[in-house]
Amino acid sequence: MILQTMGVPNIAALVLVLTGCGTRATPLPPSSRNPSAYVPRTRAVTITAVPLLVKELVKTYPFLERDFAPGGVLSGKEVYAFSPSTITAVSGDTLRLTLLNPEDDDHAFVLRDFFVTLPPQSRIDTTYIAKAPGIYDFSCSVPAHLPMMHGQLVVLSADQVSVPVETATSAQPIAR
Ligand SMILES: [Cu+2]
Repeated sequence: MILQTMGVPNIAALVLVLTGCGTRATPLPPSSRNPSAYVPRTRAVTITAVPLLVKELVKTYPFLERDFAPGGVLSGKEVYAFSPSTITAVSGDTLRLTLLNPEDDDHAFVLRDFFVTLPPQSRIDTTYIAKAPGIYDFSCSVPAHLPMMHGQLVVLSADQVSVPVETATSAQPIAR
């Protein structure tokens, strides 16, 4: 009887509401998150400069000889990477960075407001505070390693982080 008086959209809404009242395993809806409850934290990240297609590998990969030759697709370049190449943080977090360059070429770790030189076979321990939310490129500064040797720092805003109200230390009741 009730269903006969409800339109199809209302039935669909009822089904959504009922299925949303399930167990705690169901992700919390955005309305139950409390962005102000996020407490910035320190995140430890180790980033290593890794050689991928470099001149030392010509004997292992004979095709590289043509690639590195004048006019080849890697003429004047070598392919290195940062591993990992994506760092994720929340605005206000402190990144405790360990930057490793285990090999014999110079590199650098460069963000728009941050520059660290990485001499051969070095380890640099430093910190960086994630500021405004956004996606920020980082790269090496050696022209022969660009544009390949780069990555991204993804800075989330606090309201993009799921912080259930009942577990947040500074949670306030949500006024309705
Ligand atoms: Cu480099």
